[in-house]
Amino acid sequence: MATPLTDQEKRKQISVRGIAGLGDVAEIKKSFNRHLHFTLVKDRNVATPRDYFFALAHTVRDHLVGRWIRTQQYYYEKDPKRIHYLSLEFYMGRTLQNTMINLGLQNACDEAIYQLGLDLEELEEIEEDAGLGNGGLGRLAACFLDSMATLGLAAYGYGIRYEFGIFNQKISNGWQVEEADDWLRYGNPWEKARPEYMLPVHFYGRVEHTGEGVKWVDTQVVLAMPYDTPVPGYKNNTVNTMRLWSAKAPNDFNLQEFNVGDYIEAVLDRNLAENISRVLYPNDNFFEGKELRLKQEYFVVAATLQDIIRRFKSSKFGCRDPVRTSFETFPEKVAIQLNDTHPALAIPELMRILVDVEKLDWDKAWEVTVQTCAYTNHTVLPEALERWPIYMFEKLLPRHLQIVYEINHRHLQKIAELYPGDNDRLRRMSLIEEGDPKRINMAHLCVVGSHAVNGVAQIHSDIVKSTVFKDFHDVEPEKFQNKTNGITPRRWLLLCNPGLADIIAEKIGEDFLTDLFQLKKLLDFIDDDAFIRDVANVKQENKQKFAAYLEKEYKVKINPESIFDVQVKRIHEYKRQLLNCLHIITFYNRIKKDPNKHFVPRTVMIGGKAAPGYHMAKLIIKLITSVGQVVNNDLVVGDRLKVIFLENYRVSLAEKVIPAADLSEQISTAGTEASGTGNMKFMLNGALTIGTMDGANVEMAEEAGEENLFIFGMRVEDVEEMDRKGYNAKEYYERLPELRQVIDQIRSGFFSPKEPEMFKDVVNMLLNNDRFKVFADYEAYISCQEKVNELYRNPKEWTKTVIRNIAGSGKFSSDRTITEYAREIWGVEPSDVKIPPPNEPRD
Ligand code: D6G
Repeated sequence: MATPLTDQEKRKQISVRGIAGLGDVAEIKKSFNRHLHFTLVKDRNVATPRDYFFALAHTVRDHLVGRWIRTQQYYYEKDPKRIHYLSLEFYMGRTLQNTMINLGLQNACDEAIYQLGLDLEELEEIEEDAGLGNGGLGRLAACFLDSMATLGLAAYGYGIRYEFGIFNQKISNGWQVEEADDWLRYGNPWEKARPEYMLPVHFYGRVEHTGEGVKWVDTQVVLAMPYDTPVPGYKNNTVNTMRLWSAKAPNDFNLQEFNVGDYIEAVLDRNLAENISRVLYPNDNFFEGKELRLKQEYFVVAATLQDIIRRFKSSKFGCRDPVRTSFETFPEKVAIQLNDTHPALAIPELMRILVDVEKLDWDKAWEVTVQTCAYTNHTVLPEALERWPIYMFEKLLPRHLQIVYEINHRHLQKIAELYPGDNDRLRRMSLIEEGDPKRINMAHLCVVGSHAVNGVAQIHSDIVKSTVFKDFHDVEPEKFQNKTNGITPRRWLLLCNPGLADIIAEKIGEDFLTDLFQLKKLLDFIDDDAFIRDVANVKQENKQKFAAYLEKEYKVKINPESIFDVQVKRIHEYKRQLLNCLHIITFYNRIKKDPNKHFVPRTVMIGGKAAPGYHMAKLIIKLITSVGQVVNNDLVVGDRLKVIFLENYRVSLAEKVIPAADLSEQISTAGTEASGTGNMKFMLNGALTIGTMDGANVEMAEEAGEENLFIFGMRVEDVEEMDRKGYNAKEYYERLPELRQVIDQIRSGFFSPKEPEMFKDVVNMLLNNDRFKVFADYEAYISCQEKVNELYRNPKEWTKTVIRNIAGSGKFSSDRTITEYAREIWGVEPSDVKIPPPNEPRD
C-alpha cells in the first residue's frame, strides 16, 4: 500500500497546475530573505514565526505590485465603465493563500518555504482574519470582489477601514463573551495608505439659500484617508482596488473653539472625529439606530463619491467630452451598487453634488442619479430595515434631509397622478414614515433612487415584489430583478479543499475553477467506483484533519466515523439553531431510552456569533453548550452523539470545517433567509443539505434534484396559511410526546441543574410567541434526520448523492452572479482578456 501523501505533497499535486519552476523557487527564497533582513530587520537567529509570515507576505505582495499599477494604468488608458461596490462590510478573511493561488504562486512558495525549513501552513495560520463584516452580506462583498477581478471588470470595493472588526468570541462557562478584534496590532502587509488622496467629509452645520444657490455651511470636517488593498483576479493579471476609508481629524480640529490653554483638550478630542472608523457594528440582520452608525454610513458615501467624480472628471469621456454636456455621460461611465441600504445616502449625496455643486437642474441630476445607482435588498425581516429618525438625520445632514423631502415630494406627486385619491397608498409608499419619532425609510429611498432593485435568490426576489415593495412593483415592475448569490470557487474549493479540487481536476480538467458549470461533467463518473472511493476518501481525510484540529486547539475528541452534522452561521431566532437543539435532545433521549439499539453516530457542531445585545441569541448559545455538557459526559451515550460549540466562527474557521462536513443544516423558517451562502459552500464541498425550502436552498434543490437534498417542513405558502389561521405552539407540545419531553427537560433544569430557571425565556418564547414557528417543523425535521441516518448507513449511495450535489453546484459560483449583475444591471460585459504583463520598474 502506498503511504498517504503529506499535506505538503497534496498541495504540490494541485500545484502541478501552478508550476513551480526552479528559478521561481530560488527567486522567492531570495526575496523572502531580503524582506526578513530589510523589512523585518531580523535574521534567522532572532526571527519569530510572525516575522516569517510577514517576510512571505511581503514577498507575495511584491508580485502583485506591477500588475496592480499596470491594471490601474490600463483603466485610465481604456476608460471602461467603472463599477463601484459600496458596502459597510467586506468580510475578507485571510489574504496570503488566496493571493498565492490567484497569482499561481502557491507551489513555488510551498517549495521555497519548505527548502527554508519552514512550514507554509503554519505561517498561513499566523495571519489575522480581516473581519470587517458580520456574516453573509459582508462575505458576499468579498466573493464579489474576487469574481469582478477574475472577470476583468474595472471594479472597486469601497468601504470603511474599521480599526476593530467583528469581535472575537470566547466561550466562558458556556456563555459568549466578546473580545475586541485588534486585527491591525502587528500591521497589515496588504494595505497601502494613501494620505495623498485624503478627502474632507462634512457633518452638522446648516443650510443657506443664497443668490448662487444652496450652501451647506458651518459644518464640522472629518478627513477620510484611503487605504488601498489589491484584489487580484484568478490568473489573469488583473488587480483591482478595494479602497477603505479611515477617519482622521484635521489638524485644526476643535482648535478654533478652544482657548490657547485648552490646546491639550483639543488634541485629545481628535478621538471624537476618529471614532467614526473605530469599530464595526456587530449586528447581523438588525437595525440599531445609533448616530455613530449614521456617521459611518455618510462618511463612506461622501468620501467615495468625491473619489468617483474626481476619476470621472479626469477620464477621456468624462466632463472633458466637448460634444456632450457635463455629467450626461456619467451613467455610461459609472455604476454604483448599493450593498443593502447601508450606503443609501449615496443617492441624496449624488443629488447634492450634482445640484448644489455642479449646478445641474434637478430633473437632469435625478436622471443621472437613478441611472447610476442600483440597490440590492438582503432581507425582508422588519427589524433589519433601516429607518432613521428624522431628528437625528436633520442634525447630522441638514441639506440631505431637504433633498430627501424634495425626492419624496416629486415621487408622491407621481403616485398621486397614477392613483388619484388613494391616500393610503401615498402613506405606504412615502419615504417618510409618520409616528414618534418620524423616520426615513431607507429602502423606499433606494427603490425610488435606483434603476434596478434586486433580491439575492429567486424566492426572495419574488417575496420582495409581493410584500415589502409590492406598491413599488405595481408602478415599475421592470425595475425589479433577481440575482441569486454565489461564492468564489477559488477560496471555497481550491483553497479550502485542495484534495477535492484535485480529484475533480483529474476527471474534468481545471477549467471548472473559472467555469463552475463544468462540474456537471462529474455526472459521467457517477458509477465510477474509483471516483466514488476518491470522493469518500477526501471527505474522510478532511474529517480526520478537522478532528485533529479540534483536539489540538480545544482538547475535545470526536469520532471521525460519525456524521459531521454542522450548523455554522450567525445565531438568530429565524435561523432556528433551536430546532437543531430540539433534534439533538430528541436523539439523546432515544439513545437513553434504548441504549442497546444501534444508532448512526453523530457529531453535531454548531458555531456562530450572537450580536452582543441580542439576549435570546446569547441564551441559545448557553443552551447549546449546556446540552453539550450533559450529552458529552453521559457514559451511556458514548461516542454515538457529541455536541460541540465551535468557538469564534469566522472565515478562516469556515475554511476548515466546511470541507469536513457531511451534513449542512439550512433550517430557517421558509420565507426568512433571503439566500444564504454557507449552504452553497457546503454543497460545493461535498456535504448533503438538510434544509427548508428557503432562500437559495430552493435553487440548490432545483440544480441537484430535490431527491438529492433532505428537504423538509413548511413551504412559504404553508407559513402564510398558518399566519392566517394562527400558529399554536401548544398544540404541537401536547400532541408530540417526544417534543413535550424535550421542552419539559429544558424547562425543569435538566440541562442547567444549578439554575433550573436558566432557560425559561427560551421555553416561554417557543410556547407563547415564537415568530419562527419552530414546533411546526419539529416532526418533519426529526423524520428527515432519520432519512439522513438511513442514507449514511449506505456509504456508496451517500457518496453518489454527494457527487450529484457537487455536479449541481455550478450555478452557485459568484462568477455567474457577477456576470448577471454586469449584463443586466451595470451594462458591461465580462472579459477574459489578460492585461499585458506588468512593467517592472526601470533604473
Ligand atoms: C491604487 C494603485 C495605484 C494607483 C492608485 C490610485 O493604490 O497604482 O495609482 O490606486 O488610483 P486612482 O484612485 O487614481 O484610480
